[in-house]
Amino acid sequence: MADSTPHELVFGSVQHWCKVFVDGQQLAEHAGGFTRFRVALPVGPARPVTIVVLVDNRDDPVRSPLHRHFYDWYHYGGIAGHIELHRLGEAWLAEVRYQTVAVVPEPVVQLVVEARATTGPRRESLAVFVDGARVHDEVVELTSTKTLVRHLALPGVSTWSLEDPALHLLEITFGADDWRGRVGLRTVEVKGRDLAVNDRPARLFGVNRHDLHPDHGSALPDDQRLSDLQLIAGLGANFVRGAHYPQDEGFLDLCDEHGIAVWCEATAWQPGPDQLANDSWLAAAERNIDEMVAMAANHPSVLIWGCCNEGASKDPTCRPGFERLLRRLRALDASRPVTYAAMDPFRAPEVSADLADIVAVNTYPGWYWGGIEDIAGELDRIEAAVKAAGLDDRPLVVAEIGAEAIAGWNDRAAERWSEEHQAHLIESVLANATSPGRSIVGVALWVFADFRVGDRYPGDLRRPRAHNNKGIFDEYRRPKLSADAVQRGLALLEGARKEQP
Ligand code: ADA
Repeated sequence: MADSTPHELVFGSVQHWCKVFVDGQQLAEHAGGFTRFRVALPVGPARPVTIVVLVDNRDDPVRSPLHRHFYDWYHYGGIAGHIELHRLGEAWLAEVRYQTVAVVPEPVVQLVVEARATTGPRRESLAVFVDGARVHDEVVELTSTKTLVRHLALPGVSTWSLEDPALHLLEITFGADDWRGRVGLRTVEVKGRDLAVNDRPARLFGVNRHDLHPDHGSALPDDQRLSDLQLIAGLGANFVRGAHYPQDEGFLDLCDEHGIAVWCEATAWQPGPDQLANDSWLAAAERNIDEMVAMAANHPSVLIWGCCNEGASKDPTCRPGFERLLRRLRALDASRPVTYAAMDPFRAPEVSADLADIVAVNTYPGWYWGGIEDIAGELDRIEAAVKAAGLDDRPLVVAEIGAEAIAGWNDRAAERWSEEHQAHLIESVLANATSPGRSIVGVALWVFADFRVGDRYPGDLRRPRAHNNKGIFDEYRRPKLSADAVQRGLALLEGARKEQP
């Protein structure tokens, strides 16, 4: 610490529970990996200090309720993200959020700026620039904290879309502080059964992705994330579901740049009544949602908020839990649709599905049950059930579908576990999910790359090599046969889309 103005430490991601000490004094305790959190430092005279971070990734339902050992991924431990030291000064920008309100006849954004000061009352000038051009200025009077909400029309500034992801530099100066970030101007909205981006129906096809790698755990280097993004874009995909926790912010940056839509999901895996009807679990899930939205809301690629993967959505005792978490998402950001992915969808009444803006289903025909020939029937069944439940007034997304293939296991008879079987299954999924008359507006295949699972995953015998092997690529990102199948399937779709008037 160089002086006696306020400072803070910003942790990008600590897996999963930690305590932060400065000169032996505990300043924070935090639970939950994958999201950013801030720790205010005491002010004092300039002198060296010792910062110690105690980190633990052991399973502990009380201390670390969102990272359980039975989840279907391995909980690597450690400090996985950047750590920054911020000198805040006497007046600073604590938070900046923007939201596109309209794109026609000209882009309009709502800017929410939280300004803070240590000593007040004071007057500071605030100015806003887009691509270097001043678009707003004013003088702000504040004593400690002030939240400003401003609507700015930005005529002539190009919009962001999946096809043409134009980004612009937004800069805000406030006294001696400044903030800059890249922004994309786009709206996203549920319009009947469509998900509309800039008022035009979007079709999302892509993959689920875990932010994991055998050499790096969850501390992937930027190059690895770029390479993942290039592989995903190279498939022809335009959609990533971040399974089952918020993806790293650097990855969101890449999705912004490449026009890849993101379903950004809060951390959870198959929460049952012990979680969804439990106040302390729900409070931890809310904190995780708060941190996710704070980290990801300024990314135009994030089109959908998700939570509670495969929660007990048929159990009426869990409905208030779903309601509470979806309400929290909407309260923090009303500009994006919210959803959760349902397990064994509609095998029994989905008592919480009406709470979500999008009906999202995980289903594994041809893998956990039946054969490839059952895929069409399963999609028919889901569509019929959605209609019967009166939920066909909103979009339908297949949030997971796929099959295991052991990389390098080839078989002319295309038996289960072979790359051939997986490739045939995926071909069939893409053909069936997009056939004429279907109401499905998005498919996220399970999964981009193989990943390690924990040794307490209950389905050990279904996880040879201690990996979930449903990757289109293996854990080192070497393609399986299904990579070609996805690429071919998505190229056909793209061709058909271009032929449409
Ligand atoms: C579920 C779950 C995934 C993964 C998948 C599988 O649908 O949401 O995390 O476990 O099944 O591979 O079986």
